Amino acid sequence: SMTRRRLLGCTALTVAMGMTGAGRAFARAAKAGKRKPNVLIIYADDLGYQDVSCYGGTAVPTPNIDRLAAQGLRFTRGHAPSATCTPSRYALLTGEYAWRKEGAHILPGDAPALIPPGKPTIASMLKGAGYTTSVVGKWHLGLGSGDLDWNGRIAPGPLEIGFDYAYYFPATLDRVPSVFIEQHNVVNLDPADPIKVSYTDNISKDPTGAEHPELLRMTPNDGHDGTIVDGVSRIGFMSGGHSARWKDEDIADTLVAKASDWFEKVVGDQPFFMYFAASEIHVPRVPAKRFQGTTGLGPRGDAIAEFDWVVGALVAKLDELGVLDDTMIILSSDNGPVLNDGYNDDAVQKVGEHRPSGPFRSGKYAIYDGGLMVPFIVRWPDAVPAGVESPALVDHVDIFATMAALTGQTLAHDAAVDSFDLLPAFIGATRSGREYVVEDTSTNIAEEDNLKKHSNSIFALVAGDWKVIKPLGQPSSFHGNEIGNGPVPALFNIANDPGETVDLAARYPDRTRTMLARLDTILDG
Ligand code: NG6
Ligand code: CA
Repeated sequence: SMTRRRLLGCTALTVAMGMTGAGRAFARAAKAGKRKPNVLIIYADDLGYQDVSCYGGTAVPTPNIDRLAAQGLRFTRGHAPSATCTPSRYALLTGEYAWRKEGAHILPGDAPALIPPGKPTIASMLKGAGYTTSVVGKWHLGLGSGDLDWNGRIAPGPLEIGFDYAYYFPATLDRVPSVFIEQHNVVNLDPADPIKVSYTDNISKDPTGAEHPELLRMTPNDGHDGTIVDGVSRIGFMSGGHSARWKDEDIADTLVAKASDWFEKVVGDQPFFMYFAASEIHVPRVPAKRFQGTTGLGPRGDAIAEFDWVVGALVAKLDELGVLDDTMIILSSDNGPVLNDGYNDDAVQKVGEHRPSGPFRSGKYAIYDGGLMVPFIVRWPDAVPAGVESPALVDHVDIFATMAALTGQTLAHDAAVDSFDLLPAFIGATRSGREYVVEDTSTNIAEEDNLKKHSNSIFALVAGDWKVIKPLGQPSSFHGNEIGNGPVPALFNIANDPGETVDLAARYPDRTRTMLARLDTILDG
């Protein structure tokens, strides 16, 4: 087809033009390649494409993130695998799109482990390449094998799928249990005050947001009125574990400290891999005191400022340990932005001219590109030239195969099936990436009323300049974001119309049909 020919022509041209650049980059990599680089993935939560200044944002300065981009490469077509958290993280870690996996949608805090022990992950693959591995921050991929006892050994979890060290919170900031787990155990748990968790019944004597709004520091909406922890009511109910409950204002400092301690411990002969899953900028947005009121956008903007500080602190630690330039840092976000996501925290009122998803339509939960196009930065001065802006089409699902290529690992035929080795794009040696991406939303969450009617996720296929959205139900929105579903297919020319404003499906029925058929083939494959 036209699209394909044009894409290939363009690829050949950029490869030819980029040859010397590629040669130089590989020479740099080879020279530096006496040892494998450390790998640090910094994964933000709900950070939008234009929430950061190096992607055009002007409302909140993000100097530390901007510096990473200035010293490395910035993808302009970087995709989160899904428009929500759990599926994106599943795809990032396994190299397999989450729609292949039953139940890979936003999980409650008491869900069993989604990634079974034995399934290859980036962590287990890099472990096989001689890396020491860790995860610090948000998990949200389930724990245990059903009916988990939070007071005992919590497994399976990260340690059973390739991580040597884990310091994490189980689900989301707005879900119970609001505690940290280190290795296999809840941190600071008093055995005399055991933890119980329920997402159906109030099993706790602690006050809830529904019954005691006077105890809250911010009012909830759309649920979020269960057990109160640290002045914020959460989704779900928990009893016990009072000494283990987090203080929202301390979370960034705690995670940075844990990551720094681990870096100190492991820096040495073996390379390391850390998946740093930041807490920002997901709700409830309660950044440390020193960030509160610093941006004029309310807590959402202040959380962006906090995230930027976190990035700077991690970078500074690596620098102090003398390993910054030996580390490939990849920074991105699990899904697009949302203003009101369950608490009345002024995000809507104070957004002003700020456009969190930049040129793209809608945000989190949506099949429109605002839900899926995110900041995506790679810094590794040994091989990645500074200040590169790359239009290559890339997806977090590709990080797995790309890291395998970086470390000389061969993948088993059933490992990371959706992941492409895009190392040449990651080091700026080519400006072309994948030929297509499958987008999905995984917003099929039974307890969420306005989505109940959708038994399936919304899907789209992006290939070349074009994007088709598969029909699903009646147009609806979630937490203020239109999610992009509808009874008939939609077709957009995203090269001319990145904001997906003009539906061309009726004008180009053949292209629409062909792309939908291709999408179905991929989904069935
Ligand atoms: C939704 C929550 C939302 C947020 C989201 C998870 C409701 C009505 N909404 O179910 O507040 O917690 O899940 O966000 O409960 S994510 O970034 O982890 O996917
Ligand atoms: Ca998220």
